[in-house]
Amino acid sequence: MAVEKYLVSLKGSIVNLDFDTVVKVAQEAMEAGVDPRRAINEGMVSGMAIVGEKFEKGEYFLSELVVAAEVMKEGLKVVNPYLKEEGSQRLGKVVIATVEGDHHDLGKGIVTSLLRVHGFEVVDLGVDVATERIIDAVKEHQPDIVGMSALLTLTMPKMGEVIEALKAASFREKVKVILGGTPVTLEFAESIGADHRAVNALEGVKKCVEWVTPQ
Ligand code: B12
Repeated sequence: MAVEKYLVSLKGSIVNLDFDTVVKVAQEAMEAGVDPRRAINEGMVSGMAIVGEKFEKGEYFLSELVVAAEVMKEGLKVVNPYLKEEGSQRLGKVVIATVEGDHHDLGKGIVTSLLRVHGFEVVDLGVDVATERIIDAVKEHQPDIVGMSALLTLTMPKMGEVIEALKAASFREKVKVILGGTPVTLEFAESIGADHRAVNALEGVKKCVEWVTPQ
């Protein structure tokens, strides 16, 4: 099967909420040598974007979103082990969280996996993480980078709250702050004083590597 066919099939399996196909095609694609990053981004993530559109149009309901997320998790379980380690030295440390009030974690999970294969130590605080917990984790783990994810416009202001709390704790100068999640715009990131807003997981990880690599 051509690479494109695997990608289309992976995408379709998310849209069709098809557990069996996602696992089968993901396994076949990995054995055929398809780049796991493409399988994730051009296959499963783009399928999830269609699920979101269907939800907006009223064709899918919350129950379908829940199942689509579970289908994607199964697909990721197959693909993640195929992400190759990029260099053996430890690059740096990242504290990452989905902000308070927000339970979306697929994007954060993908970023976390990619950061780890690139040599980062990642402290993943999970979802719905209160500002104080992020600050406590920064104090405890002394990371190079703080990553935050938000998928709800309502929870985006929490990202600004974290940056203000970092300043108040005198940690803002010691860490880079990277934001992600579809509603987070460049303008928003700049307005709250973040260092970067990732277009997607791959681009975000590239930026993190750049930050910790001596010029
Ligand atoms: C799956 C899903 C869910 C699942 C989440 C399961 C899970 N474990 O994550 C469930 C069913 C739980 C859910 C619940 C809800 N959802 Co929802 N959900 C989605 C959906 C369809 C897909 C999101 C997703 O996972 N995409 C795939 C991932 C891989 O993409 P991503 O998160 O964007 O991440 C990529 C990048 O953004 C980036 N990235 C993400 N984070 C970070 C962080 C860093 C540091 C970096 C570098 C990069 C990065 O990397 C990723 C890969 O490239 C979206 C629709 C959409 N178009 O986004 C709606 C959506 C986000 N949900 C929405 C809503 C309204 C809700 C609910 C309020 C629904 C309800 N009535 O209860 C609840 C809220 C629950 C809560 N408190 O959080 C709205 C948000 C509207 C808004 N603008 O605020 C959306 C846009 C749907 C819609 N069109 O209305 N949802």
